[in-house]
Formats: sequence, C-alpha cells, structure tokens
Amino acid sequence: MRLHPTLAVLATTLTALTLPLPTLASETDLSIIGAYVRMVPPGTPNTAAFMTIANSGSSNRKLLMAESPAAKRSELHTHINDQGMMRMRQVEAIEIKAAAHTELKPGGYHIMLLDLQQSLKEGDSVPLTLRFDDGSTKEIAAAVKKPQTVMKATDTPEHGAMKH
Ligand SMILES: [Cu+2]
Repeated sequence: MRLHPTLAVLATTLTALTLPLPTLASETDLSIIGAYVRMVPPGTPNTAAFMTIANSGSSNRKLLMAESPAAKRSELHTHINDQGMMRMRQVEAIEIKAAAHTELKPGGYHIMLLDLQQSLKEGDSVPLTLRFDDGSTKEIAAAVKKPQTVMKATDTPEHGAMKH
C-alpha cells in the first residue's frame, strides 16, 4: 500500500509532533508474554485481559494503567478470597518484581475492560497500552480467546479440583 505523497508528509509531521519524550529507563526490561482477552457473549459489557509480564531488569516495576480503544474504561483488578467468596477488587498497581514475572490470570490479577465498544470475536486483536511506573509504555495486541480454561464458580465445587 502506498500513501499519497501529501499524506505521507502529513503522517511524518504528525509522528514527529507526537513523539514521546525519551525516558531514562529502558523499556526492554519488561516483556509481555501470551496476552489474551477473554471472549464473552455478544452484549456482555465487560471482559478481561490476561498476560504474563516478565521483568529482566534489576529494579521492581509497577504496572499503573492500561488503556484500550476496545473499552470505554480499563481498570487493574485482582481477586480476593472474601470468606470463601472470590471477589474482584480494583488495585492501584500491579507489581512486577525485579528478575521475576507476574502473571495476570483468571482468578488473580487482570486488566478489566469495561463498557466494550463492540463485540469481540475469537481471533480479534485487541490493542492495549500498558503504562509503567518508570514512565515507559508498551503497546501490545491481545488475541481474543474462548474461555476454555477460565473457571466459573459453578464449575468448581471444591477447591481441590482447581489446578493452580
Ligand atoms: Cu475484574
């Protein structure tokens, strides 16, 4: 695909204008593995994104924010066991310790996508921007997947049946 020359110049100018300020921290310390968004039936307002965030650097990092054009709002959530009931709770940040990784997975940390702007089909790619405490950001694409491995409360009568 070729851009019309005028458009190409415009695109270049816009890119130059919107270039972020360089950050001192290296973005390469963090990598995102296996990002996916849980497919939900059409009309379902919310879903969640999961992934593993690995930190190969020597300082602790925090995920502070996530944004996606697929949802009106995104929140960082965890699950807590409240007297035997698993409840979701919003968190300020998700810590990714130095030389370690943090898993965002069903039943634990996740990125809650609220007020979906369109229904998500299996295989769709959902853009996500992740913002960390060192000022760095990561743009990733998470594939929409059927929730085969996602547990439902009704599927797990016993904790012993759970796999983690
Ligand atoms: Cu949630």
